[in-house]
Amino acid sequence: MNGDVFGRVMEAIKRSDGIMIATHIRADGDAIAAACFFGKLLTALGKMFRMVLDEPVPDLKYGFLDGFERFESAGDLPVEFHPDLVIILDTPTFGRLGSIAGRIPKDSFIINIDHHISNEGFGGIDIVDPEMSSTCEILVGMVRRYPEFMDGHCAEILYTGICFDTGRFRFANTRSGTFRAAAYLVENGARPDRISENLFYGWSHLRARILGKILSGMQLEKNGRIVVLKLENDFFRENPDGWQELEGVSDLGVSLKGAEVSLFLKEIDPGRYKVSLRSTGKWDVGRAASYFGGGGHPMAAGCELTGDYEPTVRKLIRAVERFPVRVHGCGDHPHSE
Ligand SMILES: [Mn+2]
Repeated sequence: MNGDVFGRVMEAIKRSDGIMIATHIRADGDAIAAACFFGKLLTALGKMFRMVLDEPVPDLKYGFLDGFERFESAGDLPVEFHPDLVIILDTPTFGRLGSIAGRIPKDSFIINIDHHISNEGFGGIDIVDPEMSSTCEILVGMVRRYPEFMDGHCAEILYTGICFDTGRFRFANTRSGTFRAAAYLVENGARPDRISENLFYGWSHLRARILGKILSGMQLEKNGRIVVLKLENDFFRENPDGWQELEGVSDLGVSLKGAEVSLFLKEIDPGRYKVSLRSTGKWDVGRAASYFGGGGHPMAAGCELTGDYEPTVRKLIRAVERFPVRVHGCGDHPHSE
């Protein structure tokens, strides 16, 4: 990281009178945790701030994080809220902010902290490091720089983001530095058992039932190398916040023996599919998703498509097969398969 970039972040915060903390639509564990980290920091500094999400209801499974109750939806912000500083976390493009984007004043200063390779560098300060597993792993660097802000809650928050984005230290983005960051957080009071339980277990009955339905409907293509999972629109009609129950489902596809790619098609509106793509490393699903205007990483990506189901699946499979991973071509370690 160039120079004292966290020092510049701290200077910008100290100069500011009103701050917005923002993150991407359908905020996940890393996004929520990174926002909570800044919530704690700004509280400690006595700053006026608001923590903003696109969605009206945040995912309550992150309710154990200190400061979670400070989240509010962009739709509920008072009209007079006019931040001079906006801290945007885990968000590669402005478009991914959803309805929050419209609440960011044109003349505000932006701090952009992210680990997505596709980050567009839209900040006055950009801290973008695709080598990092998660935005929270980047923020461990900040709390090492300012250890006076470290405590048990802070450690728990940052461990949550790392644990979430690495799938419990399982994905290829888990490097030795990730474990060093995690060890530092455990030394400072993060409890791996409690955090894993909150993030990955304690399933709702709805989740258990829907997982059963999705898996029993699974479709195997290309001799099982591509696993297609599907969830029809009636689920979303009956459970408007049901997408929160679907976290991790796309990873199940690539858990199958012989699977190289999983495609999870969620019919969010009739004939409109939000697709999650996962790869074991042979195919670059990030590039396949970009082909349809989406994005992500080589191993995990998302996009949206409209059309009839079967032709949509064919289109997706053709796109995946256009982007084999060149040997050592995606920053993956050669032994990561
Ligand atoms: Mn992330």
